[in-house]
Amino acid sequence: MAFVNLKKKEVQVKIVYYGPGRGGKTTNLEYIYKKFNDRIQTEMVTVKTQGDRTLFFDFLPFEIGKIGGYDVKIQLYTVPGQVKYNATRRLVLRGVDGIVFVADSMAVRREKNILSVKNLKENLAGYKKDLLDIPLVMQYNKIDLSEQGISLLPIEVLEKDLNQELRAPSFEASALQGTNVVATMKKIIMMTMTSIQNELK
Ligand SMILES: Nc1nc2c(ncn2[C@@H]2O[C@H](COP(=O)(O)OP(=O)(O)OP(=O)(O)O)[C@@H](O)[C@H]2O)c(=O)[nH]1
Ligand SMILES: [Mg+2]
Repeated sequence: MAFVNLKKKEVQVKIVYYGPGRGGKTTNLEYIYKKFNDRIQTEMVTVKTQGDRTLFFDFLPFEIGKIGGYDVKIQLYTVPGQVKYNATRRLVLRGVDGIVFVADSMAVRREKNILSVKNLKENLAGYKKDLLDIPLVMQYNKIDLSEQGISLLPIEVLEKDLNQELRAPSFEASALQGTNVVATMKKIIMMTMTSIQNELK
C-alpha cells in the first residue's frame, strides 16, 4: 500500500524497475531524467560500481501534480540486476506499488530473463505478495540492436517465456534511444494510481 499522508494530503508511489543485469533499467531512468529535467527538482541518485553496473539502486523522485486533491509524488527505483546482489533487490522491493520488468531482448539473454522473473516472484513471496496482484508492465528492451544484426528474441517467445501467466501490458523498447520509455512509465503510473485508488475506496 502506498504511503499516504492525510495531513499533508500527499501520496507517495513507489515504482521499481526490475530485471536481469545489464538489461537497461538504469538507462530507462537516465532517459526519463534527461527528458523531464525541467520538471524534476531533485537530482537522480545513482550508485555505480566500476563500469556501469548498479551497486545499490538508482532513485528518481518527481511530482506529477494533484489527483483527487492529493499531491502525488512518484519515486522510481532500479534494483541491481547482478545475481549476487539479491539482498539489495529484496530491500528495494519493500513497499513496492508497481513494477516495470525490463527484459533484455537479446537472444543470448533468454535464460537470464526467465531466472529474473522467477527471482522477482521469490522475493515478493518474502513479503507475502504475489506478482499477479501488483501492477506490472513488461518492457522488452534493446530492440534497436536488430539494426546491427544482433539476434533478438521474437516477441512471441518473450511473451511466452515471461508473460504467459502474468498477462501484463508489454512494450518493445529501446531505453538507449528512448523508444517507448515514456510510454512504459506512463502505463505503470496509471495502473498503479488506479490500484491505489481502488484500495482507498
Ligand atoms: N543498444 C542498446 N543498449 C542498451 C539499451 N538499454 C541499455 N543498453 C546498454 O546496456 C548496458 C547496461 O544498461 P544499464 O541500464 O546499466 O543496465 P541495468 O539493467 O541497470 O544493469 P544492472 O545495473 O547491472 O542491473 C549499457 O551499456 C547500456 O548503454 C538499449 O535499449 N539498446
Ligand atoms: Mg543499473
